[in-house]
Amino acid sequence: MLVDHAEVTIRSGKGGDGHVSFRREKYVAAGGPDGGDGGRGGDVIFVTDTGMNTLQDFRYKRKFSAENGEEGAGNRRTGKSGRDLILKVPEGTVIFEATTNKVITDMSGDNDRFTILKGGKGGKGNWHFATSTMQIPQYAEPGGEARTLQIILELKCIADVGIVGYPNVGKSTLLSRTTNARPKIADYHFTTLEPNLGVVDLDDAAGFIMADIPGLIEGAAEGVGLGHDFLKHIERTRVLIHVVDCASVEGRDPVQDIEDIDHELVSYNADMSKRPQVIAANKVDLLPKEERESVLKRLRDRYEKDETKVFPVSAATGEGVRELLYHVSSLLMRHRDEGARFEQEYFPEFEVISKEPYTVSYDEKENEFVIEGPRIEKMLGYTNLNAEKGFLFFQKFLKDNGILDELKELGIQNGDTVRMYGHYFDFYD
Ligand SMILES: Nc1nc2c(ncn2[C@@H]2O[C@H](COP(=O)(O)OP(=O)(O)OP(=O)(O)O)[C@@H](O)[C@H]2O)c(=O)[nH]1
Ligand SMILES: [Mg+2]
Repeated sequence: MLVDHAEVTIRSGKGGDGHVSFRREKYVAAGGPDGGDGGRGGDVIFVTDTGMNTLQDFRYKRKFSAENGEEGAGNRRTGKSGRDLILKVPEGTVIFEATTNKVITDMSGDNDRFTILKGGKGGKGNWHFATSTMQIPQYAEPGGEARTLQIILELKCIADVGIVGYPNVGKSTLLSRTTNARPKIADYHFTTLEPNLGVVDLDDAAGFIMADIPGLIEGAAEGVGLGHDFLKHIERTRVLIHVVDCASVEGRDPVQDIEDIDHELVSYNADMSKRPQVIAANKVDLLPKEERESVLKRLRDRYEKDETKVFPVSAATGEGVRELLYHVSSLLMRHRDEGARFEQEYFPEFEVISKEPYTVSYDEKENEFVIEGPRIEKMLGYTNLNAEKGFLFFQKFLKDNGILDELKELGIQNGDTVRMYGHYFDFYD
């Protein structure tokens, strides 16, 4: 069985506590404070491992913890840091926060290492707290908290091209004809039970990775048939090849088939309708010339527009397949930067920040609106306001946290100045 889904709990290490102790030396009556700092807690880090292709490792073990930092010791000795926990996943794994289902990270492309939870900081030992008035500090800082997160791992193939269509139309035959993959092929429905991946090599054009998934049927998006569990594997593809049986071996109408399957794709993920699609009118070897022309004409009249093209092919004999592949390769070049990545929507670090307090007020003397407090200060530490992306991100943060609304309640007008920790900006709604 292909294990492509797992739900697990991860926990970072707690920071070690700072230590309280005092120097003891011969002939020195009362030594100064010398309690060392706690060690930092371990991080939880995901890395991709090209040797893996399932999430099997997460099937039985469900809880993963990094090590805690150790407490500091006398003589200003720092406690040992907790070891980071490194979890290996196959490339193409997307990690979601379990309750919101928001994307935390997509382990693909150059994102081959991602720190998902930071360990707690080590607490400062008591020697840091000695001042002229407080020479015997009995206090040391506790270590930073460990953090726990419930996550879902989902493996989404990294194929460039996805092959979709009803059962038995010849999807696997096409994959085996064009790639190094050797999927099972047979004359019955649901021969393919798990996605197959293959590499297309072209002499004088860019090659690509192609995935064949189990056949789709009506209701697939709602979980009917087998296809639903595998739609995720074609979500990140940039081009879809829609295979139809234009010889209607099973009595269905290929023109209607395309509409039905497209409907399923869009119900599953609306973005799928934006994928460029190529129609492979398969099994033409079974049709006499006139019938062939008439089916092709109907398909073309209905679907050929913009980038969508219909290719008469026979996956069995290889006829027409070359033209199809070169067209797909050129589409891929044109859509190089699309569809391959899932953007981060959930930021574990910000979840902590968003529990911190803040205040919004009006400074009459300066005629400025002031936002301050740890939430704002820490957020500024994470954001580069000089970059456009950072600035937009910060704006969204202000909005999502209700801070913009609070400014408005205080009567802010367009053009008024907002101040936060030395940053000034003009308010525009
Ligand atoms: N004559 C002819 N038969 C074909 C062609 N392509 C596929 N077939 C036959 O159609 C049947 C189904 O082919 P598969 O490739 O297994 O179809 P599939 O779409 O992968 O089917 P599922 O995995 O069940 O969804 C097999 O018997 C193939 O030999 C073709 O171009 N011409
Ligand atoms: Mg198949």
